[in-house]
Amino acid sequence: NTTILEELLLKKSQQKKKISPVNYKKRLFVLTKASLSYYEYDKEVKTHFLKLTVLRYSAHSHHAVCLNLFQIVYKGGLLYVYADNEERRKQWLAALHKEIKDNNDLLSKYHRRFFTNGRFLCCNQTCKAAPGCTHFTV
Ligand code: 4IP
Repeated sequence: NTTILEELLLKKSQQKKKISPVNYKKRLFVLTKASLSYYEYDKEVKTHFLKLTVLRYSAHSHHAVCLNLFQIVYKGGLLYVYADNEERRKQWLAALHKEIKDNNDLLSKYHRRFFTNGRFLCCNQTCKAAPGCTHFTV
């Protein structure tokens, strides 16, 4: 399963629990044909700890919030990822879109603002899995 793209990127905590902190961690993101994963990566000891693997997901740019930001929507979660610059964001999105273009259950809508304090700032829906409010453009 060859690696298509691999890079240390900043991610926002997904806040899966009710009282989760909002923080940002550098994680090693790895895109392969079959999946997208991120690892905790320790440069010193060169070890990877798998944090998450998703097999089916949707990917959207999120520049309404920040130029370098993109989001990964998957069953049961929403992941915000910051690329180092807009160029890198474009490259990640292009690679992600290439891998998921044949998925027949891709979302056509997403949320263009953050889910914060129990609601989406764009549409005020209070469920994290609420259907998107904005049509997706590449
Ligand atoms: C953690 O904060 C990390 O940000 C986790 O990210 C994050 O997991 C946790 O969110 C959050 O509580 P601390 O390290 O300060 O405890 P990572 O897994 O990359 O280390 P997710 O997967 O949700 O981003 P919750 O949702 O597990 O609370």
